[in-house]
Amino acid sequence: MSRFPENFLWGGATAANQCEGAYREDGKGLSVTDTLTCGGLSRHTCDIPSIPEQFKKYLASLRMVTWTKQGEDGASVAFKMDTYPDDASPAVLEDEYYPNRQAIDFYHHYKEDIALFAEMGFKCYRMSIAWSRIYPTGFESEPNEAGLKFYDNVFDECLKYGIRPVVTMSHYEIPLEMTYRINGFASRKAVDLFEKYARTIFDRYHDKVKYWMTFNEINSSVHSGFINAGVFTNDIALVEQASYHQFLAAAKAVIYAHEHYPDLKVGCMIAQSPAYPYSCKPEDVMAGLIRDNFYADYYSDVMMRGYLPEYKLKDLKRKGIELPVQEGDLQILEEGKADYIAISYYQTQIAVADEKGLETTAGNMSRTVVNPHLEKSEWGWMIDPVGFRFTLNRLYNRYHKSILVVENGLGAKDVLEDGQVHDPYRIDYFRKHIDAMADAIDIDGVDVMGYTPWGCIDLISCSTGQMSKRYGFIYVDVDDAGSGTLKRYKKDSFAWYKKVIETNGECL
Ligand code: BGP
Repeated sequence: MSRFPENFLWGGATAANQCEGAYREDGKGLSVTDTLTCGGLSRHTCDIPSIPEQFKKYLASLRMVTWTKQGEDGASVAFKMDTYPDDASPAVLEDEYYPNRQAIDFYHHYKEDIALFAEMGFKCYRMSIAWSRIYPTGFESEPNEAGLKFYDNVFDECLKYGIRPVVTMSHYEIPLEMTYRINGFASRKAVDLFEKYARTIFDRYHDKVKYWMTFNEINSSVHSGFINAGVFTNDIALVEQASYHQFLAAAKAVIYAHEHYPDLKVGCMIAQSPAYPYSCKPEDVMAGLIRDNFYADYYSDVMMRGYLPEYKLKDLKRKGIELPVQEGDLQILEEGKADYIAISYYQTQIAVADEKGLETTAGNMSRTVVNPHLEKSEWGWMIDPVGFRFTLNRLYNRYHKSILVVENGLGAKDVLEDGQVHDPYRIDYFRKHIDAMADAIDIDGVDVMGYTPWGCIDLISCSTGQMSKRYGFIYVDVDDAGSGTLKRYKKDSFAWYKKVIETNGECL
């Protein structure tokens, strides 16, 4: 008998900015990610918070930037421009390649790609809508019909095969003009803009899409407020303000969906990398609790429990940061609690009271001390299937709500030879993680409703902009410089995952 529930949602996950390409087609506006070049090893620093160097370069090259303390809504905005960049010529750094602008050209290949997902037996497909296709700058009063039509086509194509679309509303795709004009979610105006966008897509797609998520990895602002919240700043107070506005925006979306379309489920989405204490020294254990509180649990506590937790309020007060709470806000947070929790899980981290002398390694946006008991990926991310079971338990114990795993996977260099890709390392990774998830469900009683491995088809890496960091069951022939035929090939893991789905996780 399978250890997975009967209607378990097996599938795969992508995001518009990392796969669609066609960045100026059918009226799409520029999004924050369209300004980023291929970053070699990293497009973000691990400083808290960080501004991508590439975006600074991009802005400098426009020679139109004037720095001010006031945005056009009078709020605490870091800068504004005299003139906005000419949309017709956004490629300002001629010698640079902007990988997200072409990506894998899903925009023109979606039928072929969804057919391959169907062949693997996907029950669902987690994808995102590019906000800047629907409202190209974020500020329009009417949506862009051509953008809306594109997603109608994609959803119809999924539904034709019985694949349920599971949709992230904002996955690192904030319209760039929101950064220019109001410094993204640092401004409260962004809450209204998001609410308008959310209403538009709920109204349009509520018959076709039942599972939604508001902001991808909302806790990633800690490291990368620019791609997550469109905030151009290294001022921690503004980043906190942006996260607070995102909470409100998400809660308002949930309230609208519940009022108008009660059959919809709207989740939050949090990056999970829980911290193990480096040792059993009480100081290390305490360091782990604190790290988890501030890197992840604060965000899920607000969105799942509906209030600002005490540990965070105390911390903000100590730092002299005041959140811009207005009358009625706390009620919105309380009423707009998420229906389920979606997570990405790639690794665990290490918390230690004194990091001195210890080796560190890269991670999903944040650096961590090396765990000597674990192996690392080629990009230095630690591989920890047991940590996956631990994470699922930890979250279920905290909220007792369904969990949807919308990201997990191994970024690796694959070799295409004679039309084939042999990727036993990927199969091994998934076998162990799916097994650990089965234990969480079957032994521990955790309610996991689905699993969508990240980058089920190769796509642009978020942290590096590389194509060579591949996650997929499907290989796409394009390299880091954007050259290649864009032809799709099934990797060995394709047949393996098909079997996993066919047997509802029994045959690993
Ligand atoms: C998550 C993001 C994804 C994805 C994934 C893998 O943080 O939500 O967009 O890219 O990480 O990371 P990377 O692409 O950097 O390897």
